[in-house]
Amino acid sequence: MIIKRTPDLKWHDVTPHNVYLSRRQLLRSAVATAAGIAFAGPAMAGMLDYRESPLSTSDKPNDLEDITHYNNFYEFGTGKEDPARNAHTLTTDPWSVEIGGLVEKPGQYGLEDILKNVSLEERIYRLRCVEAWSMVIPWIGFPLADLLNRVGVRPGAKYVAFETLLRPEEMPGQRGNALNWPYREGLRLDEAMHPLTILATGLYGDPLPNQNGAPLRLVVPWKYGFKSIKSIVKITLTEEMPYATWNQLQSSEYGFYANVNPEVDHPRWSQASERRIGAGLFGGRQPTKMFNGYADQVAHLYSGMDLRKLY
Ligand SMILES: Nc1nc2c(c(=O)[nH]1)N[C@H]1C(S)=C(S)[C@@H](COP(=O)(O)O)O[C@H]1N2
Ligand SMILES: [Mo]
Repeated sequence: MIIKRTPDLKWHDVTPHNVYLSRRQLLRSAVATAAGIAFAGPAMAGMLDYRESPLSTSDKPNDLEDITHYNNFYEFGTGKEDPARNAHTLTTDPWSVEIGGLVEKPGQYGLEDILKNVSLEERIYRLRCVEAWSMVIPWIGFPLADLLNRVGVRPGAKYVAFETLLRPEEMPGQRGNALNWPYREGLRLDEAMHPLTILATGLYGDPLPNQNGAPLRLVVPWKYGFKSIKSIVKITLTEEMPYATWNQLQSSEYGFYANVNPEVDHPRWSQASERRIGAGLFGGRQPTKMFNGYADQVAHLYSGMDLRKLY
């Protein structure tokens, strides 16, 4: 059970740092649970300062173990367990993001600079992979719109293009050609500016594990997971629809929009239902919702578009 706290008073605001750290370890241990300590919520434990968000789902988050050991991150291998095994080799500090194209203030932005003055929020979102499995992940991040507004979007910009780091020395998957590296994705500008669209820097209150896309990754909860590009080093505002890795690799199977839609099957499998990771071998299957359950917030973005088509 997650115990709701006042959003602006933090455990470590009222606790000396050393006590905080040792309590934090205690909280994470089975001892705390066995002793019946009532601080079981993820928001209590972690290094990052953040506020809870009304945009979070009340679905039960997956365990940290599932979230960090069942991943798609082809730069570290195509197996679900490869990223957990291999991603420790990635150097995430120093890190910078090149922001350019149709923006007022293009440049190479250090991660510290990007994170300065942002207010981090916890966003507990469903993640629906196009492969018909899903999870619930308590991300820590901030709206992509905040960053785009800071660098200033110039008139004429219609899309946002994203690129993952290209560094084959540290990313064994990039030494093969499973994908056309670097991994690239894109959003329409209104999708990028939507309040549900975040850049995540953490999960479960701590900085992002490498296998989840450290130090900065996109999360777009109403689209298939492949849109949520990891370990971003480049953001470009463009007039033309940008290159998107899976869409370009196999456009008959993966659209540019890639909105979760239970009524449009993948050519090789049904999208009507999904397997919730961690929910048990037999109990884990559940119906997939239109826009992954975010239709009330996002359906208006696509009025007039044929949702049955793979855009
Ligand atoms: N750079 C990069 N980003 C990526 C991927 C990838 O292979 N490389 N896989 C995508 C897919 S298919 C999914 S489902 C999600 C998985 O995110 P998670 O491992 O944090 O759950 O990351 C997406 N982002
Ligand atoms: Mo995915």
